[in-house]
Amino acid sequence: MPTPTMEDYIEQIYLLIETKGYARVSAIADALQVQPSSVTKMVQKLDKDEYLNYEKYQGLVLTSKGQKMGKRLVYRHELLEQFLRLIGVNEENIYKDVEGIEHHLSWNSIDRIGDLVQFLKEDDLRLEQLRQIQRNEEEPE
Ligand SMILES: [Mn+2]
Repeated sequence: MPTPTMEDYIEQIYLLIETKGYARVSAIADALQVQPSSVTKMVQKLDKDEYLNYEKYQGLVLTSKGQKMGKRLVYRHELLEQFLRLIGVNEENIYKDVEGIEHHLSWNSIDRIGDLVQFLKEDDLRLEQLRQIQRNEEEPE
């Protein structure tokens, strides 16, 4: 199993390749706000663990194992963002909160949250009822 840090790298590399077609060490460093030397080190570890193939000066490509993992990690991040947004979490908290929790949930919990997101989206009345509870809980003026 990849560590949380490895997950962050695989997630970002997958996103960069998806949006730009490639993932340079400098772009990964920018995205994760770390030093390029740390990226090089981690990329070598991910290469050793067969998540990607890295050739100095030639860039890197995800293996099928890395692609599969990247796809799951991006799905997980997007699902959790969607979940927090649906339950009414303030927009300014969403990204940071997802970054805080995403590595610490089992895939079992992720799947059940996926069910709940589906449940809430299937019928507008369900979301409306949730909003009603939230309005009732608000402090009176
Ligand atoms: Mn993330």
